[in-house]
Amino acid sequence: MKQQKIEFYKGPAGGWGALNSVKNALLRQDIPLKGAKTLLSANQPDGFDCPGCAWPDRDHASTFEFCENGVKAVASEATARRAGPELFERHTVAELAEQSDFWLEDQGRLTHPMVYDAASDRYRPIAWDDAFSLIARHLNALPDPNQAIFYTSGRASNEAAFLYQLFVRQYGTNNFPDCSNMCHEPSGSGMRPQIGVGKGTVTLHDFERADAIFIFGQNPGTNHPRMLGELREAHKRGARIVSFNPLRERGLERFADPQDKLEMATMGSTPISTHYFQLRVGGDMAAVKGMMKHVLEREDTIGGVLDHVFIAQHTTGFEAMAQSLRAESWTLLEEESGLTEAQLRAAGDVYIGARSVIACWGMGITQHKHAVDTIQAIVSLLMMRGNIGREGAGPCPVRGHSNVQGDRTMGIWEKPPAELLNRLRDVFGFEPPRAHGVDTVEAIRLMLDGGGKVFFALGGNFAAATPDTYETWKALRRCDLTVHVTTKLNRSHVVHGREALILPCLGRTEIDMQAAGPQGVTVEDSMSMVHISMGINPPASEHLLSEPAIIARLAAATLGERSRIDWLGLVEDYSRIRDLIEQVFPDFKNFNQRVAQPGGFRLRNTASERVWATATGKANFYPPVVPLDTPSHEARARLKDSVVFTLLTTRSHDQYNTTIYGMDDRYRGVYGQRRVVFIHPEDIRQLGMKDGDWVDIQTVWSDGQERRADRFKLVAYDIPRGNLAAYYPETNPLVPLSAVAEAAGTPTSKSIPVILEPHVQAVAVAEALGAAA
Ligand SMILES: Nc1nc2c(c(=O)[nH]1)N[C@H]1C(S)=C(S)[C@@H](COP(=O)(O)OP(=O)(O)OC[C@H]3O[C@@H](n4cnc5c(=O)[nH]c(N)nc54)[C@H](O)[C@@H]3O)O[C@H]1N2
Ligand SMILES: Nc1nc2c(c(=O)[nH]1)N[C@H]1C(S)=C(S)[C@@H](COP(=O)(O)OP(=O)(O)OC[C@H]3O[C@@H](n4cnc5c(=O)[nH]c(N)nc54)[C@H](O)[C@@H]3O)O[C@H]1N2
Ligand SMILES: [Mo]
Repeated sequence: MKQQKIEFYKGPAGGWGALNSVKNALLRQDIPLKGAKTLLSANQPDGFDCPGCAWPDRDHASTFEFCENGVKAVASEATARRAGPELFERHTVAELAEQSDFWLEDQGRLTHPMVYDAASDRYRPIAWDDAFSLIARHLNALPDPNQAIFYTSGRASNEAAFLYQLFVRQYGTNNFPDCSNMCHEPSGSGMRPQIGVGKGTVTLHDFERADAIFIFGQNPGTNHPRMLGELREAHKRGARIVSFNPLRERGLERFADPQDKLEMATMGSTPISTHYFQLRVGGDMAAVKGMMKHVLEREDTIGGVLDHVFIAQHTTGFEAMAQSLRAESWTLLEEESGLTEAQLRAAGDVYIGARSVIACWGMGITQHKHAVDTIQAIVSLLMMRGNIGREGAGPCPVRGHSNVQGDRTMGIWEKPPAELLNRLRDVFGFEPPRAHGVDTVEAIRLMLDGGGKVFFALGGNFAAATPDTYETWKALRRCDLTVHVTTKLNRSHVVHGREALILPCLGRTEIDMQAAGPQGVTVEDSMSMVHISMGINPPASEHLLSEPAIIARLAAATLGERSRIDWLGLVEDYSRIRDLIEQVFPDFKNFNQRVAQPGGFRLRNTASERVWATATGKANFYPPVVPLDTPSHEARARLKDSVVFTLLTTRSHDQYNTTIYGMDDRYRGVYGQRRVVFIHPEDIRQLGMKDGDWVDIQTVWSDGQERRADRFKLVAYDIPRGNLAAYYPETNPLVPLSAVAEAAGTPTSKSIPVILEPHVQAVAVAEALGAAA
């Protein structure tokens, strides 16, 4: 086993550490270094879209952009390892379930469709046709199509997503929970009523022109490494970069570009943030309101600060918002944000001093009870100086999965707009269901209540990514049938329904051969750029099908004569699917021609043209309300005698969501382990413990149910007092199903009220380990 250690990381993000880590990632997956050809094809015009993240590529047409975590994502798919039928012959499902998430994925790519055999508690190979008939039989036996649930993870291509929603709606339900429900849902829910679009308005062109970039609750050094390239350039030309984060994330501090020969040779690096505000977890609304208050006060004293023309022509609600800002006390803002009035005013001054401002945000904003309000406050802050719909300015929610934004565009949405359903009816001649379906948390409840019978997942790892882990497992186990279209073995396959299928599919990196030849698929990045992705590697196994082929064959098997759509014909040539997409979505006019251009094309974004598709026909200011009713506030009021912490759950540098690549978190100085909890040294002292002690974490919730995650090592860390940080998915058992963002339903994975207790059993273990070290 690799040595466990905690060692403060002094270097920049990127640099030689990143190159070294890439070499190790390739070795781990048994990819010969000549396999690096695969890596050089990521994000190239004739290559595949990197399955890493949704950050757009600079000039999709030219240079290769080095990205450590992109390499890890590609290597994990292009691995030489195989999880074939022998693996399932060797192990019962009960045995597989004993293994860690890391071990399961580490078995490699799945090679054959498999069906669960209860008698032997094993997965056995099954023919594709038999698998489709089995699913069709289940689906057609349900008295109500709303008893079936169709999950999507954000890697599915536009073509796969479009066919999927079409099939499922013709089958008869809008039950489309997706990973977005756990991710940027509040960004859409906040921005749609406010500015008329649920997506960011900026492009990379704007990043080149912004005078200030505000980054709230996002860790690009790990999760969007290519964004560091933009930030570095921005810093070099003198733009201000202002980070709000309870943790001092290395990638927000310094970066060495592995493609910069000088920087690499001299061990040099570029600073990233010019200002770093280490606010309290959940303190963003107070911080943003403080900046807004300062902006307004400056307008009152020196004048010329607000964009009066923009406010008058384009907005509503300014006066009500201004009143709320004037009435707010600095004491409350300081208390709730954890920042001083002077800091908030300084941040406000950076905002005022910049002609054009971009505001980015990630999971540190969306996974809170008041996420929607906070996002609206960030957008209101931008609107005060007209920082939207002009060059160098605008909101920029930074999406996660590489096509999560495209999947929503294609209609993977449990609350479809009537307009979409009308188009489906007109184009395909069937009446789609109108009732809203279930989101991710509602889907778990539906299964728990026995109302969800068939669970089908297009990618992802539902059993590990979702909150309240053991409740979710109970829910999945109550199903008659669970089906996973997937590339690798994961937790969701071993926590299964009475009957279960694993359907292995092609990954992005692989050649997708259909009747008309090799096919490309399309994806939409975080900045609404749509482009094509072509695999270049031979498939991991000859038995794999593409996602579109799986959906088409399932649709044909399930709907039979009921559907007039030529499902099998569509997947012979994916340009036929794109022709249908164009018929349903006017923004995709001439889809096939436009996407054939190198770099693809940008979808229309009305807010970026200052056209407001809102109920008022304007962009709306809302009065920001600093939340005092979060579960942490309530828990602290209730448990006066214990120390209640607010726990945030986050990603390490060596993971992709539930896929664990390795046990290190280099930039946070953690090696060889994941069960750690970051805590302020004073808080450790107050608990009467010491750095390195083992603790159990327990959620403070009012439903009487015990939620705990045991045996985590305390790591003294630069984090505000009263806050804790630990990795997901290990901490998901702590997130109650009922802890969701208002008006978005997103699990509040960044703010869970918890208490810590010494882990009694582990004391002995810790001492033994200590003695050994
Ligand atoms: N390598 C890699 N890349 C990825 C992923 C991955 O797992 N690995 N996941 C992909 C996906 S699906 C997504 S959604 C994105 C996620 O990318 P991010 O949005 O960066 O997600 P996290 O790492 O969960 O947390 C983000 C940051 O929020 C901070 N934070 C926590 N609570 C608060 C708060 O209350 N306020 C503020 N201001 N900050 C807070 C944390 O300290 C952390 O730095 O990345 C995508 N890219
Ligand atoms: N506590 C806590 N919970 C969280 C979060 C958090 O920050 N904290 N973050 C949330 C967020 S932002 C998200 S997006 C979700 C992620 O939730 P999901 O999207 O469901 O999870 P992933 O871990 O990304 O899914 C990984 C699996 O996808 C499969 N896969 C990989 N590539 C492909 C492919 O090309 N096709 C198919 N069909 N399958 C493929 C592999 O089998 C792999 O095991 O988790 C959420 N859960
Ligand atoms: Mo995400």
